[in-house]
Amino acid sequence: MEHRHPFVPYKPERYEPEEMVRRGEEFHRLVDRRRSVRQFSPEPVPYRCVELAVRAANTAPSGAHQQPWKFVVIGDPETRRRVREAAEAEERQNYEGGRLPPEWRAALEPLETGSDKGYLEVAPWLVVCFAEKYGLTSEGEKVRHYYVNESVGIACGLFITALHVMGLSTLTHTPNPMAFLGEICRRPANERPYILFPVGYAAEGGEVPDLARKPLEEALIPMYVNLGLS
Ligand code: IYR
Repeated sequence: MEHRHPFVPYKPERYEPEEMVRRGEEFHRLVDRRRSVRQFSPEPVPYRCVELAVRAANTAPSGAHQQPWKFVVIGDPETRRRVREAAEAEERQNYEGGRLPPEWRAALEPLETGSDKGYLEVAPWLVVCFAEKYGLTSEGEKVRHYYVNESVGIACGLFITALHVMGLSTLTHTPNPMAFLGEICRRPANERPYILFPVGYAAEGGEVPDLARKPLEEALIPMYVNLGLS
């Protein structure tokens, strides 16, 4: 093969079992404190922090290493206002215009969401993640991308985790439909808006729904695993 990647040695850290568990527990405690936030403080957040979260996202594994993500960072109040207005216009059709199917509406009821998306103007940054449905060569030829959803989803998971590590909050917001984000961000046709993230400090005194994590017995099915119980 002509275009083979060169291979290089890779030696990840190794720890004693107790240390592995200690680190795993510590990481779980950290991520378990993350919550989706809809009430933000208007306090400014250094751009460097957003950049670092995107750097973390940019380490995600991806189909054929095509890295099919793009993160557009919006900071100016005028563009944030346009995003808010466009998102609210769509959501009004969902919530007040009867566009949300009853089943979906029922699933959302406990979260008390609605068409007011004021937080999109309060949070100092809006980060729009785009998924590259296909790539383009310098000659404009389409290049097939593989596992785009999985790859971009993993990148976004790293993004929200990196923000949380820095003490910042976000919301995985998916105003529906979100084609308006491609227009406002002036992205080409091969990029599909994937998630809109307001980023900032959680508002002081803000609240989140009192949700529980799915019990481990439901999330984890150890199949033929010797748990050492008998
Ligand atoms: N996009 C709408 C509705 C919505 C959908 C889901 I799934 C949520 O978890 C929360 C909201 C909105 O932003 O209100």
